[in-house]
Amino acid sequence: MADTNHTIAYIGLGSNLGDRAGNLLLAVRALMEASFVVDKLSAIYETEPLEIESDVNFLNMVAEIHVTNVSASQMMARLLRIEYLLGRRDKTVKKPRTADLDILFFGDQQMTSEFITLPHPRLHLRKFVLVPLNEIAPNFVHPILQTEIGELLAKVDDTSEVKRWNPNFDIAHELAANS
Ligand code: PH2
Ligand code: MG
Ligand code: MG
Repeated sequence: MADTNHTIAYIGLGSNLGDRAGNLLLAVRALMEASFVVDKLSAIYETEPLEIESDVNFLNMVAEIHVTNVSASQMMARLLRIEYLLGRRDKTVKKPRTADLDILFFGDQQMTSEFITLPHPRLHLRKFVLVPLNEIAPNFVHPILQTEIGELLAKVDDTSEVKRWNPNFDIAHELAANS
């Protein structure tokens, strides 16, 4: 029997266009439909846009995926397909997106190609990634920095706002606006 190859991967999900929470949940469902085993999901966080012009805050979350017999490049191809299915047509870097799915870690793999850099080169600078990642994988060790996620978060310089997203808050606003 052929050897099976198991890896734990972490995916960062983000949306700043349309029904942001709905988009994230459709992306999670699409991951499952693409035969990825979703082991853990962080909460959803509302986050200030970084390095990008956006009037709308992002919603971000992180998923832990149990990957079997799929390479990082194959995973990337499936993520791009999910982004497309969820309506992302304009891949220009700074444009609003219904769903952005980035591979943060693929086990301890390190690689650089035209399409993918692993680990994600900016994840350790970004609270919108570190806060949700710390919720589900505080002791995961960054394979290049050799530092646990919890420690990267404790040391990060990013002062942008990242707070737990609360759907009831939006609903309360709507009710107040309609009364
Ligand atoms: N993604 C970016 C750039 N800036 N800022 C926030 N808050 N959340 C994101 O997901 C995000 C960003 C590039 O993909
Ligand atoms: Mg991104
Ligand atoms: Mg991306």
